Amino acid sequence: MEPDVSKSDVSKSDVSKCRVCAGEVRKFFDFGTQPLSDAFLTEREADQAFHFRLAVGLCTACTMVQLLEEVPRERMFHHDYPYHSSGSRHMREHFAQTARELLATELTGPDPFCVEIGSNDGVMLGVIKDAGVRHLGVEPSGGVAELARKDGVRVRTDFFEESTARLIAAEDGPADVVYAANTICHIPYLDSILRGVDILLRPGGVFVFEDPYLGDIAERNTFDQIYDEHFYLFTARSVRGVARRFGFELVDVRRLPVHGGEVRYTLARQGEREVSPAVPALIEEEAGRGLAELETLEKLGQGIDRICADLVALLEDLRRQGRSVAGYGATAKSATVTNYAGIGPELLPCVYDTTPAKIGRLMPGSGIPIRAAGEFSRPYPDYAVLFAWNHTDEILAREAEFAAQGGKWIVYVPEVRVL
Ligand code: JHZ
Ligand code: SAH
Ligand code: ZN
Repeated sequence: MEPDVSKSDVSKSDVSKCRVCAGEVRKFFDFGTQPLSDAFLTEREADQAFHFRLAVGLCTACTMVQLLEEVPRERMFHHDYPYHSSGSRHMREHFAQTARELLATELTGPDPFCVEIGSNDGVMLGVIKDAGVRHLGVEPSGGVAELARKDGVRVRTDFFEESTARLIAAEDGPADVVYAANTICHIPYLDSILRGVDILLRPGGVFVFEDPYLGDIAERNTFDQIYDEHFYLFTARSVRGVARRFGFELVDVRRLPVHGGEVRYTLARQGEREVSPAVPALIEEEAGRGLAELETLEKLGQGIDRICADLVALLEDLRRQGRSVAGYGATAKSATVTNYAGIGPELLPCVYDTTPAKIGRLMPGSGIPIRAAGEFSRPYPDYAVLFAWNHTDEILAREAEFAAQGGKWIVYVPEVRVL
């Protein structure tokens, strides 16, 4: 008989059970106790913060990289979920381009239907709607779903899973495309997702999704992509593995230059589409880089510790010199950096951000106050830590005056550097 292991014992362990194949997940890095990355509390709420143990491991059976502990979905995705996809011009352009491509290649039949999982504020579906194409977003976070509806996008406020797919299929009929960006890696229960997609897709339809790519994370040590919401860090090999378990095949992959490097995966039912040569090519490249080996992934840990130590040393040095420093971009990613490195208001007195739902609140865990980006110039700090490093071009252009007046940007991936 299996021993009855209580949850707290499991959470201290260095192994867990794979959410895909029930194999053994071996830990390769542990950030310890962390707050939720997108919980921007007010000063009065700060003592109610929810914490969990952030540790990441590799399944020794199916190679899926995943967190060892799962945060209940309703704690992360709820009415006040603060992330607005439309907050970046670069991302608006990316999703408009994505929509145009789907319209030109997959939504070409007589009355096509497109479903998006995690449609957020409608940044992608808005373009599908403007083309007059039938669509539905499935979005559990009520606030952002409401923003999309105001733009005329059809949204169901719900978590996508098998039962949701059944309801949509019954009400709207089969979908030509199920699309998701930065959402599938947030969902531990891929079994229910893939069964749902199977129920919903018309014969010959495709499931297209894009998420941060472990290959890019390992290459530039963008360790701050690891936080509560990013339950999985995918590779082409691990995605092909989970696809096959549910009767799908990975038929195409494309690397994308967004959020520090992602891959767009295209899944079709087995035997329905030809597999692009890009798929075996990427899987071979991953094997050459050892991305499914614990040893390779364990090496990232040294880089994480070095980056955090260097960043703290730089901030301490600047404080000694009497230089003013602020953060830029109250990203979900930055929660991992500030809390693991131990950076609080004494080293970084405030962070600037454009998001209304974050302004006036505190950075999770570290308690650093967030101010409106419009106040960045009043007066400019001497240095600014660019937490939204994935939007470097956009932010450096928007804040060109900061550098023009002698301000210096600090980045920390792949290493700590003053630009
Ligand atoms: P950004 C979130 O991650 C969470 P985050 C989530 N888990 C995920 O995967 C990605 O999004 C998709 C601000 N900003 O995009 C806005 C400025 O202030 O790096 C945002 O708060 N000025 C779903 O939070 C933050 O920076 C600007 O000019 O790590 C950027 O967040 C721009 C462009 C952004 O995602
Ligand atoms: N696609 C957008 C939004 C990413 S944020 C973009 O790329 O910018 C992730 C979104 O997924 C959030 O809006 C969250 O509410 C949603 N989400 C989380 N779990 C989900 C689930 N099970 N089904 C549908 N959406 C989900
Ligand atoms: Zn596994």
